[in-house]
Amino acid sequence: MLVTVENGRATRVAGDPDHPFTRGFLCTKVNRYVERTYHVDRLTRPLRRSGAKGQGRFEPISWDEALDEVASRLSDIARSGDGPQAILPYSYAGTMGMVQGSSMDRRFFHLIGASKLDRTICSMAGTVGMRMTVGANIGADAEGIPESDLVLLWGTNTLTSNPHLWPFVLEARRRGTPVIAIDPLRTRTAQQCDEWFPIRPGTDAALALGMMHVLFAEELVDHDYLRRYTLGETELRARAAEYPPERVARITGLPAERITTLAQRYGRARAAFVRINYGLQRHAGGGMAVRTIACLPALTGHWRRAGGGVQLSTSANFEFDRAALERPDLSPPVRTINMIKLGEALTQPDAGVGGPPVRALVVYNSNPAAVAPDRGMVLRGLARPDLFTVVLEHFQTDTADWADIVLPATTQLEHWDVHLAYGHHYVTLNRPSIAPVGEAKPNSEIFRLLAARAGLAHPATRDDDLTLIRQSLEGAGPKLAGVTLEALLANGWMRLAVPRPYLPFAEGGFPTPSGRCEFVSQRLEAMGLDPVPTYTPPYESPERAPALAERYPLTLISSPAHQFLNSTFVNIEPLRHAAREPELVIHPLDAAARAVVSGIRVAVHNDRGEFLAVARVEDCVRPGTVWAPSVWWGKFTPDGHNANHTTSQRETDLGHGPVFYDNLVEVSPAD
Ligand SMILES: Nc1nc2c(c(=O)[nH]1)N[C@H]1C(S)=C(S)[C@@H](COP(=O)(O)OP(=O)(O)OC[C@H]3O[C@@H](n4cnc5c(=O)[nH]c(N)nc54)[C@H](O)[C@@H]3O)O[C@H]1N2
Ligand SMILES: Nc1nc2c(c(=O)[nH]1)N[C@H]1C(S)=C(S)[C@@H](COP(=O)(O)OP(=O)(O)OC[C@H]3O[C@@H](n4cnc5c(=O)[nH]c(N)nc54)[C@H](O)[C@@H]3O)O[C@H]1N2
Ligand SMILES: [Mo]
Repeated sequence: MLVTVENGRATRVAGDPDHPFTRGFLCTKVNRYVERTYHVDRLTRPLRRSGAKGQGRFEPISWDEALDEVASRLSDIARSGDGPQAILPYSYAGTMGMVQGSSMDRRFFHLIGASKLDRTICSMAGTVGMRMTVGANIGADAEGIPESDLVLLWGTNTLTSNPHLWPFVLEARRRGTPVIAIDPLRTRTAQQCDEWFPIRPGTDAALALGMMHVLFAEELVDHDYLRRYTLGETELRARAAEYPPERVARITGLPAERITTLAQRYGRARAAFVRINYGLQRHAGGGMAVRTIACLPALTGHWRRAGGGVQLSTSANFEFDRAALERPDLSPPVRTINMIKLGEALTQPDAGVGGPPVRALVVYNSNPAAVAPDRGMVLRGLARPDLFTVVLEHFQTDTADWADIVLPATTQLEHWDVHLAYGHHYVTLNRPSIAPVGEAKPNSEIFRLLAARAGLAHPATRDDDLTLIRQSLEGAGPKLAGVTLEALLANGWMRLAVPRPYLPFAEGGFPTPSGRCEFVSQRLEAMGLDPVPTYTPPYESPERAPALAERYPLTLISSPAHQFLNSTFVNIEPLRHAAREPELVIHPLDAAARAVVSGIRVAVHNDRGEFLAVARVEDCVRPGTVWAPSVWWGKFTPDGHNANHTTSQRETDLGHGPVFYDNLVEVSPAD
């Protein structure tokens, strides 16, 4: 991102035209980053709560007062009978920078002895699915897509969530490559594709097994690749044999002929590119679904060629020295709390996992009062009068409303950082281009100051941000060879030390225990799971919960609105106005059965909670599925609720991830 600064003020942000992947453009939201940075609602001073909890009334205080109060309250809790594990840090994706996201903050909490947070809310199911199959969460290089002769956008809304991939897809298409979307919604991405497969949510593993059934049965496989580089072909053949297209049609809701044709096209392609993304894995069997799809290119040998293979992420290629940054060695043995169970952690005395109740919550880079599942329970927890809550933020979010102390944080324009990527292979240095707005401070600085006030004298609490960047690079893995702070200062961004084209598994080399693509996984077996790819129905489905499915027959997908980044940017007026209001997209058949017409207000509800939305009756969702573009802030909705009032705290099969889209609801006119 290039920032134009005039007289100390940022006036414009733009993509870097020289960047091989982002190619000179920014997404809809980040285009508004200057506006967001100088927004009148930007937090510029530390605040102390002056009204009742959750009322949102605060008074400005000095940094000295704020830091003293936070340090002394946390120290008191640490020294109390409950001990330091009563303190819980909570952070996620606000900034994904290594310095402002996972460095001094971790050192601070480790030294104080706080509980650890299992950061599962986004990607863990798929990440573990990839690890168990190809060995790490890495995959095909998107820059190869123009060489591809078949592109599957499988459970990803590319034009919204990953727009920088699109020019590569268009380049392939100009060469005649068909582009296919597999998604329960005809998203703006699916609309641009040549074909749309409206799959029933949570059934992708069955579709992939059905494709394998055809690939094996019709010998559309690369025997040489299978023999040299895979483990468990016999077992996988047997499993795939259980999934003939007719059976898969009943599971997925797709016609058997279309499943067969898709498999044949995949098998006959020279190099099919499968872009899966994280939306796909937010279901009970999400980890297995990713694992199963990740097996496909090993059947056909597409990994051998540029443009072939699967990509969920590229992130594991960024081998930063995380231990040097986070210093886990500084932590005593403590419990770990899963972030998707925040509701339970705050409302159950032993935090649902044993040990002391959570008495202090320190939130940064996250807005759990909007994004965490089972929002009703999360809000009941945040409302506890005895909970001491600190929020480091840019804005007065739903979460900040419940804080005792709010601390103003800097934005990307105001601080140093170094970034990995999860869809390409370039490291980025983030330089501050303007001075902090108001009295805002970087997260790293806030935790350095808190450490000093709390009397944590360890030298690791004194490293400055450039030192932190150096530490993340010095002991880094071979793919970061040549990436130094000096080189980054000179170049801004740098490609990882991977070849071009980057074909990670052209000749095997899978970083699994066997060195092969593991169709059979002993590690999964040891975890008590099926060692071979398999289909697990959603928790909330007629197969697994028939009574529930009768009361709540519709699956709610609450994937991001085009204008929002999870809950970030919801308060930026032009973006919010473009998103209009909380909406529910419902198929004409489902709407008619409920006397719902476009424009009326509906209640979307289940046993966990409800939220209001305006109905939009359209056939861009498959019957039985409804869509609520998300993630709204409660304070901008008519009822103060959002879609996460209905989502559950259950975990995926692998990685303890969330099941946001494994969620049955009913919809009724709200009068
Ligand atoms: N504009 C914008 N961009 C973003 C984000 C954002 O909030 N806004 N978030 C960023 C983050 S943190 C992430 S993790 C990524 C997420 O990026 P994606 O994974 O692309 O995100 P989602 O929009 O959650 O899901 C994508 C699609 O999966 C579909 N889907 C849901 N369930 C299923 C299923 O069972 N099977 C199949 N085949 N499809 C299914 C949804 O209908 C949706 O269209 O995007 C990043 N980019
Ligand atoms: N229903 C439903 N729920 C979802 C999702 C969904 O698709 N549907 N998506 C899920 C996914 S994929 C994810 S990744 C999570 C994301 O959930 P979060 O990690 O909570 O992400 P955001 O909602 O973007 O909120 C991030 C907050 O961090 C703040 N922030 C940004 N930069 C900084 C900084 O440098 N310092 C500080 N202190 N604060 C900063 C922003 O102002 C913003 O309020 O949400 C999940 N929740
Ligand atoms: Mo995410």
